[in-house]
Amino acid sequence: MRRERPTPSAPEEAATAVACPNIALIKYWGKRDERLVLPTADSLSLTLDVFSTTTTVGLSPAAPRDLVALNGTEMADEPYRRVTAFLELVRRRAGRFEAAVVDTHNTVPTGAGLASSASGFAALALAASTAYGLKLDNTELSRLARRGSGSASRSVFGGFAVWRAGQGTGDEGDSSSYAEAVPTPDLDVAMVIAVVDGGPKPISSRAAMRRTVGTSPLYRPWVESSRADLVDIRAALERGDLAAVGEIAERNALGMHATMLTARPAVRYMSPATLSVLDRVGRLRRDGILAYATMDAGPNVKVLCTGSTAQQVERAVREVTPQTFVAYSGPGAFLLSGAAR
Ligand code: 2P0
Repeated sequence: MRRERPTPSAPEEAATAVACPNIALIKYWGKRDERLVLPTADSLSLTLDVFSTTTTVGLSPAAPRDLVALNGTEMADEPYRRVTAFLELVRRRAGRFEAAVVDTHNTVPTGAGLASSASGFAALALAASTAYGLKLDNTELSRLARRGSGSASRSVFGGFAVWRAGQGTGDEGDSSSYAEAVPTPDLDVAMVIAVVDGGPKPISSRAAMRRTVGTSPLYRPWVESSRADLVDIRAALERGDLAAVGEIAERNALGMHATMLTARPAVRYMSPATLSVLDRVGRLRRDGILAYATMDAGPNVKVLCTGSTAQQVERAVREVTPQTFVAYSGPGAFLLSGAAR
């Protein structure tokens, strides 16, 4: 097959993008539309400056199918299908048909037990949309990344971001749900990541979320309180009150875990080691150090603290868990090469 020579106005044929993970302070837990990845409620997160994902997408008109490699290994099965379904979405939007070669590198340490779907789909959304010639603004990019993985919608932005649930279903719902940056005064914020167990999850977050929405009697009340938490945390961010931000984040995460524990059958990600870190964080607070915990779909704990006390908080957390990392506020998704947006 003859390949068309690109004209000066033709789309770029390859692009490389970088994105970082984000940690939710107001959690996304539950969808109202599985296919479009429309959440039940708004969520709010901090994008980190560690564990970035770098993804290159090149168009390969002669290839019979997409080729996807993660850290040098060819992807297969469900993870491969998720990426190709996402590429299909980009192709449909761009009116293009070429297969893609995708090369992704995650810098999250193997076995750290930290999810990479947020950074992964944010980087893929930016690299793929650029390679296929779509020029998306950050709102459109966030909507697109959302279709790969809900939390990826937030990694399009650096610092704090809020992902709006939007309203409705179908096209209306799709266009109304995206993330946007939350402007904050210069906050001296850091996160200490306590890896208590890097092993595989007992159940994927996607499946656990579905089960919780369908069976937990605490799910609806938590959604209601989460909506109130969002209002409160935005006000706390606006006035630069990090202690209030932490307090709201911690109660929101514990509430989310309460919905999982009351799902039928129960989903329990927290382990005894998780609780040891929570105890240590409580002791830090009693000693006058600003430290609040949040946990996602796994046993690891992220401790929100000030940048100036991050090393002290890390030392304390290390007393009860061997592997820790310190992260600060990180950048939104950006292009390393390819057409400028
Ligand atoms: C969050 N989590 O807000 C929440 C808190 C886990 C617990 O976003 O099904 O991998 O791909 O949209 O984004 C993990 O869920 O789920 C997540 P899908 P995703 O960060």
